[in-house]
Parts: sequence; C-alpha cells; structure tokens
Amino acid sequence: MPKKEVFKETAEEEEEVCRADFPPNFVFGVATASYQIEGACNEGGRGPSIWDSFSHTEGKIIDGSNGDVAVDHYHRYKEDVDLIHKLGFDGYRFSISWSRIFPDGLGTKVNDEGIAFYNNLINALIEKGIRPFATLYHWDLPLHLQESIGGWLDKQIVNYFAIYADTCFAHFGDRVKNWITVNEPLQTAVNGYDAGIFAPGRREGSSAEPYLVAHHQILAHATAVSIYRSKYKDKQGGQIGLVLDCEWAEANSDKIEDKSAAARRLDFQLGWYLCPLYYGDYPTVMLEKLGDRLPKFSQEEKKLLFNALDFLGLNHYTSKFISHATSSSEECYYYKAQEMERIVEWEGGEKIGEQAASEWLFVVPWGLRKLLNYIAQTYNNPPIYITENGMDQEEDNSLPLSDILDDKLRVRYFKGYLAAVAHAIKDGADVRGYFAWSLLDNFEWGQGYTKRFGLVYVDYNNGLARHPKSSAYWFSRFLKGSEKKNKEE
Ligand code: GBH
Repeated sequence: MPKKEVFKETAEEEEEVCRADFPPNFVFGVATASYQIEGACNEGGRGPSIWDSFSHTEGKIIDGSNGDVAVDHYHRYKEDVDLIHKLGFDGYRFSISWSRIFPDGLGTKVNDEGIAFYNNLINALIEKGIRPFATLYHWDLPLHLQESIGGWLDKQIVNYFAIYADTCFAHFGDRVKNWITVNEPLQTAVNGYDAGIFAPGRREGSSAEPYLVAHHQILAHATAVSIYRSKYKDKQGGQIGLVLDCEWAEANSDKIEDKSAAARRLDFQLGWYLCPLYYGDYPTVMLEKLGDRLPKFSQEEKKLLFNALDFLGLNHYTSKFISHATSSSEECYYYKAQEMERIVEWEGGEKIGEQAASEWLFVVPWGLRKLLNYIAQTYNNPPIYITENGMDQEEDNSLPLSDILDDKLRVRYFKGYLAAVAHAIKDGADVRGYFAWSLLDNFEWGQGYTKRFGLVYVDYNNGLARHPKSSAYWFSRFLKGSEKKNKEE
C-alpha cells in the first residue's frame, strides 16, 4: 500500500539532528509579527489597522480578545532582544506596522515616533549581532486604506504600498539586509476576502475577489522589489523576497486523479504567486479552472514581475493528504475551484501525524523535505529561507506552569522538521536559513490567546512575564552545538 510507505518516512522524526548538519553561515532565528506582539495600539502616533477594527468586532475572535496590549513588545523590545540573544539565535524576523509609519496609510507624512521605534529595535538587534529580517506587510493594513479605497481590492493600493516600502528602505536599509514585502498573500486573499475569518472579514464578495486581492499583492511586491533594486540595492547590498505559506500536498492514493489533485493543490498555493514571478503568468491549471475570475497582467506588468525575487521565504507548518473530488465540502470559492478534498486520516483513523492544538496542524516532518525538493525542482532551485515553522499548545489554565513549560511535543517537532531541512539540503535544495514561529506566545489572530505558539511562555495573568519553555532550551543547546548526535562511532 502506498499509504504505508508514506508513514515509513516518519522515521525521520525520531532522528537526531545537530548544528553541524547545516552550513556554517546558515541563519537560525525566531519570527514574530507586529500586530501579534506589539500592543501599544494608541501609542507612538500609531494609526488604527484593519486588525484593530476586526478584532473589536463582536464574534470575530474566539475569546473576544484583541491586540491592544498583546504581549507589550512595544515597551519590552529590549528584554525580548536580550532573550533572543541569550537563547543563541542569530536572526530575528519581525514585521513593521504600516500604520506606525503612515498612520492613515496615505504616505503623505511619516510618523517619526514609528521610525524611532523600529530604529531602536533594529539597533538593539545589531548590537547583539542578530540579523534583522523585516517584513513590510504582515496583515495589519492601515484602516483608512480599507475604508477609503477598499484595501487590496483597489489597484491604487500598489502605489501606497510602494511609498511605504520606499520609506522603510530609506530609513532602515542601512542595517536591514533582508527584506520581505508581503507575508502569506494567500491568507489575505482567501481568509480575508473569501472565508472572511481574517480582517477585513469579507465573505459576501464575488468569487473573483480573492484573485483580485492576490493580483494586487503580487504587483505591490514586484513594485517594491523594483524600487529596492533601482534605488537602494547597490548602496545597501541587501536582498528582497516574498513569503508564501504552503502545506505539502501528498496524493491520497496512486490514482492519477489523486496525483493531479495534489499537484493542482500545490499550484493553487505556491504557483499562484511563483508562476507569475518565474514564468510570467498564473499556472495553467488556475487559468483553466478559473477563467475570467483571474485578472490579467499587461505586457508591462509581466516585465515588472520577471525575476522579482532574490529569495523565497517559506512558511510551513503541516501537510495534508489530497484526493480528487468534484463536489467537495469546501465552502470557500477558492477551495471549491480546486476540486479536491483535504484529508488528515486514513480509513482506519490513523492520523497523518500527531495533532498540535490547532485543528489544521499535524506534525509531519517528511512533508517539509518533500516540499523543499518540489520547490527546488519546479522553480529552478531558488534560495529559500524557512521564515516560519512551529506548532501550538492549547491555553489551559488548569495545568501547573511546570507542565506547560515542558513542551515535549514541540521539541520533537523541531527535531523532526530540522532533520527534514538538513536532508533537503543534502538532496540539493538551496536552503539558507530557518526561523522558528514564534519567539513568544502571542495574539493568534482569530484564535485570540487560546493557542500558544511560543518557544517562550507569556504569563497573561502575571504581568506578561516571559518564561522559556523546554523547546527554547533545547534549541539553545542545539545552536551551541552541545546537542550532539547520538552516534556510536
Ligand atoms: C502563519 O500562517 C502566520 O503567518 C502567523 O502570523 C501565525 O501566527 C501562524 O501561521 C500560526 O497560525 O485556514 O481555517 O485553517 C500560517 C497559515 C493560515 C494556517 C490560517 C492556519 C488558520 C485558519 N495559517 N490558518 S484555516
């Protein structure tokens, strides 16, 4: 049975892995995002974002919470940078809150206090020898841009994003050498404008909306890249990329129709963004299934898109089995169009991997190795940074702190996924770095504070105190090289 063969590969999970399995200049970091950690929503001249208004709308966040205070990183950034340093990471991926730089998003007057905050953060990182990876857009669009032009639905957004990106390069680019334009454009398109579970929470739009929103994000990305390359790259010498999220899609059987469904699934996740950048247009299968719902790129735009990527940032958490299905139970236009079903267990009830707290998240290390190989083969072996990888625990007040801090499954998760990355590098994939999601427990979007992704626990009931979990200490030993392979030589 092919199914069993897939399971055999989980043996990787048991493997030991050590720092020496990676190239010496490989960067290991932790990742965060502004709205999830900063708080200080009305301080420092910050304007409101779509996530402020969304999280304050009743019924949108499972525990009725919001990011007003979050984990107060805005005031505790020094302590947090110290923590990253003490744990031994040499990279930090954070995102810049657009409405701290331009409170109404229009790009007319820059907010000096916002610039000062990120200058302080970046300087603190540099002082500790930590490389800053800055994301320009991790979902917190200035609210005014949503209300005035409809956010990502209007093409004018491309120009506003360009002004914002230009401003960030000008102020921070002397120290930030790795730029990420947009985080997971798919999530904004699908969960923001189709499922409606993320800001701005649109559900009643047309079946073409998610594709228009994606289209404008692709153009915004490429425009920012062209500005960086023409005005800053020579002087500053940095790199600029895009972050995409992708689950590995394993065909549910050896049947051709299931294999095509799995291939289609990957094209709808990655190809949606990478085909335009590498091959000048959307994947053939998307053009076929979506017809007029897919917007068109002009000749001029195609030129802008060509090669507009120095590296690919990959956010990867889990894998799914995919089977062909013409009448699927999926509710989103986006998922329906793919004519497939996402499956996590076999007939016998065996799961694809151990389940984390989130219902979508299973521990499947071999999926990452397959995905990295797939990207290398399909897109001419681009430089890749894994910009997010991690798993969550359920918030549970009834457990003693010592139990929560001893996050054994997360340690297994990191061991398994890091071993998979090391394998992929040996296979020939050009992976340059790895960022664990996340430094701290934080505001997990629609799930509020009920899911904890942190390597470091945040005590929401006791002044937001930070306590490293076992996984943080494991990572720290791994980075220092004291976590050696158990080899009998
Ligand atoms: C990342 O997205 C985000 O970049 C990060 O901010 C977040 O904290 C992290 O995931 C953990 O969730 O589509 O109904 O299953 C990863 C992609 C998109 C996966 C939203 C989970 C949940 C809702 N995620 N999805 S659903």
